[in-house]
Amino acid sequence: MRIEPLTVNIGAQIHDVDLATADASTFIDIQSGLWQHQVLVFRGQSLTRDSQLALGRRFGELHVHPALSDRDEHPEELIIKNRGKSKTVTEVWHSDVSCDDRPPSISILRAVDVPELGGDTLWASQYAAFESLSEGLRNVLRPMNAVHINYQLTATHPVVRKHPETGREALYVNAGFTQYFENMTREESRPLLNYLVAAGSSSDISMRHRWQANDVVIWDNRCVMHFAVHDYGDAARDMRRVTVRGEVPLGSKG
Ligand SMILES: O=C(O)CCC(=O)C(=O)O
Repeated sequence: MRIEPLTVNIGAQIHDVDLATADASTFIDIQSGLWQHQVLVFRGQSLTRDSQLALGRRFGELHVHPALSDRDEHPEELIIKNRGKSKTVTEVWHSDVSCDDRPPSISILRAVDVPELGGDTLWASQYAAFESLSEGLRNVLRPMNAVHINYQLTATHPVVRKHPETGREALYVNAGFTQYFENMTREESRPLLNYLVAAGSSSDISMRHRWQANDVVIWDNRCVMHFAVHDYGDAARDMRRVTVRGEVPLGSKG
């Protein structure tokens, strides 16, 4: 397995790995690559629905998206198809289902059908975002919590999250789910939230992936946000996502 870093702060492309058949020691290398680079890109894979679910289970118990929990078959697979720009919910900087008490740790996204033009996805490092802030603001944020709401779920999480594998601190607020800071009003929260999401999506801490069919990207929601660009009109785009159930987020004191 060869790891080709994509930027200084985030992302690596992995070469010479078949995700459907990777052995135990390769899987350990994949995990440590993920902890280091936060987002891993695998081109030309042969994953099917079942082998993608099986890959997810190697990371841990699967998470079921709250909008799918009543689906009889394969509720752990989220199908993301182009239903038009006005209906897209992923063209916003977010960390998957952060409104859950135990939000997904790892997401695995497989491209089945991609538009000829556009449809890229962006990811931004929330380690680098936190490190870019002044020491004064980092100290203000460390004891704070924020409230995340969607899909009839509400969860309160630390604003600064300590990663259980790396021990690094990451900013953990996003534009998709975070509504306000605990013990503050929405109006009071909005300017600081906007500032943090802007700092957390700065282009110098981001990477962008141009999809081809059979690409697989694995990312760690505990330290990245992502954004799916809808710039492909009505063209077909069919993506399949499997997520792994995470832990209750730890604050920076751990
Ligand atoms: O469709 C994509 O590229 C990303 C989808 C997404 O944002 C998500 O799965 O949360």
